[in-house]
Order: sequence, then structure tokens, then C-alpha cells
Amino acid sequence: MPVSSRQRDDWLAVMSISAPERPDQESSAFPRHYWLFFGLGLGFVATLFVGLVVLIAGGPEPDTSPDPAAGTAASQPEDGSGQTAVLGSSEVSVIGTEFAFDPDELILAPGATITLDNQGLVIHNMEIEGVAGFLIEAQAGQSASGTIDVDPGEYVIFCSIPGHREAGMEGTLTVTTG
Ligand SMILES: [Cu+2]
Repeated sequence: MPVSSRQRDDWLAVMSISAPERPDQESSAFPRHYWLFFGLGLGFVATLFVGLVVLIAGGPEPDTSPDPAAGTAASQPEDGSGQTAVLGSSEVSVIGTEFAFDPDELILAPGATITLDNQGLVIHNMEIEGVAGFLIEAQAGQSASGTIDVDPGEYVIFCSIPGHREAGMEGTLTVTTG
């Protein structure tokens, strides 16, 4: 009996020793899976991050190219801060776009030349209301010129392409006495 009780004690001792080891193995095995998934997740997130950085890095490049254009656009209001041509000017360049003239208030001397610079995407023109025979027409990206042979006074200029005047392509022309 004493022998069997010793064996029992030994067995229990082995059990008590091996029992704690099993949880240790399990607890050490679980973290391995955890770290594996963590590593995979980290790699996935890192890939997303790199992709995002590439997208963001790629973004500013198109943004920087429009910036000069924006600067040009910003400088146009400066040029057009006069919004009107120089008094008595003998020639002026008017930018036509969808759908506006810039400048849209012209003050010119008789016989002055107007150049319509079509920076739009479709054809634009300029007519003087009540003045037959005056027509400057420019295809997209091109320019055309015309001479105003009218009496001093105030006139309305407009683009006669259907819908354009209503959309905003009109302005005033003041022809000085010289
Ligand atoms: Cu037009």
C-alpha cells in the first residue's frame, strides 16, 4: 500500500508538473498565431499605407500643374482688375470662354481693333448689338480680330452663338469721341 501511495504521489506529482506545462505550451502557441496574424495584418496595413502615400504623393503633382494655371487665372483678374480696356485704346484683346468675355467692359477709340482670343472649348464670336456687319468669330483655341467702325456711344457686345449670350457672354462697349 505504501508503494502504491508513493506511485500515486509520483503520478500526481508528474501530473501536477506536466499539467502546468500544457497551459504554457498552449499559451505560447496562441501568441505565435496571434503574432502571425498581427504580422500579416501589419503587412496589409503597411501596403495600404504605402498605396495611400503613393496616391497622396501622386495627387499634388496634378495639383501643382493646375497651380500655375490658377496663378495665371489669378493674374487675369489683376489684368482685368481694370476689367475695362484703357480709355481711348486703339486695340484690345478680349478673352472668350464658356461663357464670358474678359474684360466685359470695353472703352475704345473709334476705329479700334478688338481681338477675340477664344480660350474656350467651343466656337465663340462677338457682335455689337444694333451694328450690322460687325462680327468677330473664333474657333476654340484660336483668335480673330475686327475693327469697330461705329459712331461714338455706348453699345452692347455679345456672343451670338445660341445660348451663349444668355449664359453670360455679353458686355459693354463704349466708343469715345477719339
Ligand atoms: Cu460664345
